[in-house]
Amino acid sequence: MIDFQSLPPPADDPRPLPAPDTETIVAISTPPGRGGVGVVRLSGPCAFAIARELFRPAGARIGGEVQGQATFGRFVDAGGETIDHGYLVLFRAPATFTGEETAELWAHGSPAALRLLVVAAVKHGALPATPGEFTLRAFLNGRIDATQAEAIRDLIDARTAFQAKVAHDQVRGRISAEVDRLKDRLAGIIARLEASIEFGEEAEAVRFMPEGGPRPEARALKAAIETLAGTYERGRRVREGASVALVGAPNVGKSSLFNRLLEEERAIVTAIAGTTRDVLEETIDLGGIAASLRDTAGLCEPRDEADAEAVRRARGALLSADLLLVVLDWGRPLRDDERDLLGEIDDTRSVIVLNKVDLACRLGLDEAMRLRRRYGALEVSAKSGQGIETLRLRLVQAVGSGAVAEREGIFITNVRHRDLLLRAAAALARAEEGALRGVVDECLLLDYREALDRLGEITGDVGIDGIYERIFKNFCIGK
Ligand SMILES: Nc1nc2c(ncn2[C@@H]2O[C@H](COP(=O)(O)OP(=O)(O)O)[C@@H](O)[C@H]2O)c(=O)[nH]1
Ligand SMILES: [Mg+2]
Repeated sequence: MIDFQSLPPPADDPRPLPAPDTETIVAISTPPGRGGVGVVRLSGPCAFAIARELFRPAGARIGGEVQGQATFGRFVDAGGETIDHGYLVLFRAPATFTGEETAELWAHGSPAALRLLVVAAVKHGALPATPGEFTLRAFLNGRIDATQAEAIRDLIDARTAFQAKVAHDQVRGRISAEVDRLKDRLAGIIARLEASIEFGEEAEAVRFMPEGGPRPEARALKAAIETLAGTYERGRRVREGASVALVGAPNVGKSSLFNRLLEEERAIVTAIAGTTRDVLEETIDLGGIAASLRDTAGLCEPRDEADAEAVRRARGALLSADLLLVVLDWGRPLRDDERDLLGEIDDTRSVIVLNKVDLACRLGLDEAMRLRRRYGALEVSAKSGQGIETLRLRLVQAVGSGAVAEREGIFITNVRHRDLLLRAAAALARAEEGALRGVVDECLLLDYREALDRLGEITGDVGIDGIYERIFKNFCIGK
């Protein structure tokens, strides 16, 4: 659980404190379905009052709950009927996730009982929350910035431990801190340029201007911004995962390898060519990157309509995948269409395996050697498991684009951040170009300010119009 109480409120935050007439919102905050525990969350000025209407403490006087501590009791509907029993926890503003008074009702995870609790809260004056509204309030109340709000969504959606770690780092403000450093450098350049415009070259601030004016610093800053934007490709894979398609001729063992890598008998395997027709898709964890592994039909001359569609889908998977796992058969010579396939593929995004090495080599040792040299082909056996761990490592390397070593480095995972960084860099490029053409400093300043605005938009301190559309509407209700 993230300790939001330890997040310091941003200093001199321009955003206003919640107005006392803000509505109090309510939602079920645990996932839909049955579970041991289910949580209903209330946030807003009347959260405590409404929660107390819904709660009868066991053995203690009403209103005797200690904030931040769980009090045991019964939950009742508007007519006083018991719905469930559990704990009431009160969190006093502003050190709460939303920055508002927050009450949590920890009941059993019965969808029916939790819905009754929400209905009862609404009867007492709460409004059902819209998706992401708790996080939106946290943002509006200055508890978190835009990157942190986005990272909360990523954390909730994370499918691998590494994805969760990266998202959590961002929730703790890792991207914001990096962007703030860039903003500070840019603000420094702007301040010195403004001083030199206003007071001339003798001004105090200008004396600290590096040799050659602000241009070299602006160039270095632009490079730093572009470098950060360039981490997106890898970040995107961490966040969204990568797709790996198994392709090859019929019967080479694609489905068997698919099952091996998944460690379950997911795909049907038979000795009959053309067993797989639909593209099967499952997620595997490749060094922290969630990879969707796709098993496809063998690429061959179709015998009927279903075959034709199967081959069409296999080709579609082949074209759209981030990485191809091309399977060849150690137990027979290469076919012509396999040679064609090898000629077609982009070997920077392909891993070639020679499957069935438990059998005698009929591929030809010379051919095997050539494939090893040319493509780094790996010898594996889906049947015995030989070579599978080496294959797994190769896949990890390939989807992480060899970046396993730089896992600790900072990288962005969000396309909104990348676009804003690129727009900031473009504004700096315009300034540089302008400077070369001898444009006056007053005009250069406009470009620098534009760059600063774009950086500010990343963390959400400027240009937050439409922020709900861009960031919060993809949340689930109760977050
Ligand atoms: N000996 C041996 N047979 C295998 C191996 N992998 C798959 N097979 C067999 O090859 C046949 C086709 O396998 P399958 O996975 O359905 O191939 P696909 O058509 O490429 O999906 C089946 O009879 C499998 O048991 C392997 O590594 N060694
Ligand atoms: Mg198959």
